[in-house]
Amino acid sequence: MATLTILEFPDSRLRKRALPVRTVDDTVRGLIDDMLETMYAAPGVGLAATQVNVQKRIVVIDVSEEKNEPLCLVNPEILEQSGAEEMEEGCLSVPGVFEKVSRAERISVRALNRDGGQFELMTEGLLAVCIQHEIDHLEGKLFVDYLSPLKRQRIRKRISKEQKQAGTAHKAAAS
Ligand code: K2U
Ligand code: ZN
Repeated sequence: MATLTILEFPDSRLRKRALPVRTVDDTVRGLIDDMLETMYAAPGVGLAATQVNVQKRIVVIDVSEEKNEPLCLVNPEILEQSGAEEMEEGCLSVPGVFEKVSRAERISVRALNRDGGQFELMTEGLLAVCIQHEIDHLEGKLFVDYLSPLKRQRIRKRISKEQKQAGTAHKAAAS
């Protein structure tokens, strides 16, 4: 297994739309395991393949307290949604930003598991929010897209400045 590099906003690769997985084979299962390792190490409660620069419709999630209930959704599709709920969100690809976003309160989702078997899930709360957040990633959408253009521009400027400074620090350390 390997810990993968997580892309950070405003990296344009985060805007690519992921493609459906044709066959859940050992290569896909290896990627799922690497994504889970990367998510737990971050730490986070969800991760989409787009965030590790893989344009496949694969999402891993674990919202359990003990971090021992991994959920994998391949080619996830939201079948039904109802209600509305506002929750403060963060994102491993947008470090240091936590903002309220309104999403559907209840969803039913269909996906393939890591063995290629199809399943359906009805859920609400944090898991429902996380699934919607991760499916957005597969569409090249980030939670900052729900904020005002001014807020998003300020976030972009701050993160780009931090990345530039970090890059300098990295070069200095290497010299
Ligand atoms: O997509 C991701 O970056 C993972 C998100 C999943 C999530 C987002 C919103 C609401 C629920 C789940 C992160 O795991 S959220 C937690 C977080 C955010 C930033 C840094 C560390 C942890
Ligand atoms: Zn995210």
